[in-house]
Amino acid sequence: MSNCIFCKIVSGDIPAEIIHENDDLLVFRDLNPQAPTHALVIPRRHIATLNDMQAEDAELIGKMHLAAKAVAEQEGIADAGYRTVFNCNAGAGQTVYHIHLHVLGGRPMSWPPG
Ligand code: IU
Repeated sequence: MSNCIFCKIVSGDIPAEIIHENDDLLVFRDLNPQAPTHALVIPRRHIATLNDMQAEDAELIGKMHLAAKAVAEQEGIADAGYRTVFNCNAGAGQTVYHIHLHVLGGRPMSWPPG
């Protein structure tokens, strides 16, 4: 999608610190980190929100979580604990309408989130 900032990261038109990638997705460090490790797992294909995922995207959702796990291991936060979050739509705080799975870790996390 031409006006999507995350599509521009996928195409390489906007730089990002990519820490993991494969044919389906890439993972880059969040520009405004909320934890010592804060990365975003995004599909290469533009999908606006979690509400737009279809049954045929089930494998992609699984791969996004496997990428989160791989990044947690790479970052050394897998054993201590980390959080994965999809914000869906404005009420949940979604600001970029290309789905992304937040991976946060490296500090204690509280519950419930704000
Ligand atoms: P949200 O779930 O849509 O609120 O998360 C969007 C995230 O994307 C947020 O944490 C931003 O800091 C992050 N981000 C980024 O890393 N690079 C960008 O160019 C833009 C947003 I725009």
